[in-house]
Amino acid sequence: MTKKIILLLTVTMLFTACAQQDAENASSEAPNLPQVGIEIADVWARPANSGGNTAVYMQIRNGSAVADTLTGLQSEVAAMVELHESYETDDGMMGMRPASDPTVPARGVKNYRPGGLHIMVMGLNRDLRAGDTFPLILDFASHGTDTLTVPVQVMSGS
Ligand SMILES: [Cu+2]
Repeated sequence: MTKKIILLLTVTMLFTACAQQDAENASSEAPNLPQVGIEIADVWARPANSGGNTAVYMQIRNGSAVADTLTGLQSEVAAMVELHESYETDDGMMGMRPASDPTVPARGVKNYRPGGLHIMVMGLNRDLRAGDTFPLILDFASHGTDTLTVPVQVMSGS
């Protein structure tokens, strides 16, 4: 009797885990794409001190039938802005390095999220506190230039 209940619980937990996985995949595979061109959503950055670095997160949505490429990044609050990716080192630590692929797929999205791809804003010339905003300029090969107003927050609201 006890064994049966434990087995049932295990099956239920497995099923729940799979269902959550499916829901996450569905939301990243069927995003709200713009009719045409690039749209940027869910933008935020972590708080940081002057002289330090912060990471900006967002979802870049491409509604066009052709891929686009992020060709430039800059901000008046930073000395340098780079695409980065987080990765696990051989000894199990988390590291980060410049990301090699700046493309946004045709009729698809590129996610910049904690623990994965992010936009590294380095050499800050002022403090960024929760509730502040700062400008970030993104140049795309086809779409052209977007200037974002990035809100600083401790955790993503979405
Ligand atoms: Cu980084």
